[in-house]
Amino acid sequence: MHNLGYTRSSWQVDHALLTPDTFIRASLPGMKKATAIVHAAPAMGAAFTEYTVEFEADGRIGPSQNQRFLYVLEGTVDVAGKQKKHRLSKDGYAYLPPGDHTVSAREISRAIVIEKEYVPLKGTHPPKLFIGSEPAIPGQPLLGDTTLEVRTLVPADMAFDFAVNTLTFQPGASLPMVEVHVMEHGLLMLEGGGIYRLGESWYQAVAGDFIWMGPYCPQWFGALGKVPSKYLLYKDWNRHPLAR
Ligand code: UGY
Ligand code: MN
Repeated sequence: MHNLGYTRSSWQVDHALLTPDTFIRASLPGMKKATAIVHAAPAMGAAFTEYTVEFEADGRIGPSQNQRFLYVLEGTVDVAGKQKKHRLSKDGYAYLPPGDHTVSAREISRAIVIEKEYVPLKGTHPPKLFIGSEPAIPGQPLLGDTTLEVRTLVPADMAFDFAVNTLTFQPGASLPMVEVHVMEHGLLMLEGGGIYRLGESWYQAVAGDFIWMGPYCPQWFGALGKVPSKYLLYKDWNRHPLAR
């Protein structure tokens, strides 16, 4: 049955829900045997870009003048700076400073990449390449709620101008309040699903969906179903609102 033009995808001035049925693939400059699905970009009102890379075997992406945060969704991805090569498997991640680095995959793989121009901060040194693995990070209950765990993937260091966390909700758990804040978010739903309030609308959100929340977009999530829900969340962080 044809969907007769129906989709859950919606783009609004302060938020967007983008569902896999509407994803369009295109190669970005520097990519070989790889394509991108661009989820968030300045064209929509975001101050960062976030895209999924789908690698063929021996696929690669080019270098970037922006800092990158890369999280592996499927397969294995190799990242290398000036010295060492690191192999990342599912739920492994890397911070890549601007400049020369290589990102490649020996097998069919998928990763999500966040890119943002680095905003320096006096008294700190720009961060260096590092890698991590999400399952190895201890979960912290959000405001004492043990049904909602936060894992902080980027170190608590003012040198970083953004944060990336995972939030894991047990079925029925929810954010404790409607948040309205100056930071914007890029969100990839990794597991489960529920109801996301964005602005004045309530959306069904399930694994595979991408959400952009602009500055001050009212936001709230409640997890539904019988399995935990989990999302990967970017936010700008650690900088004065007038800094650039
Ligand atoms: O950290 C956050 O701002 C987070 N609690 N927001 C969200 O999950 N929409
Ligand atoms: Mn938030």
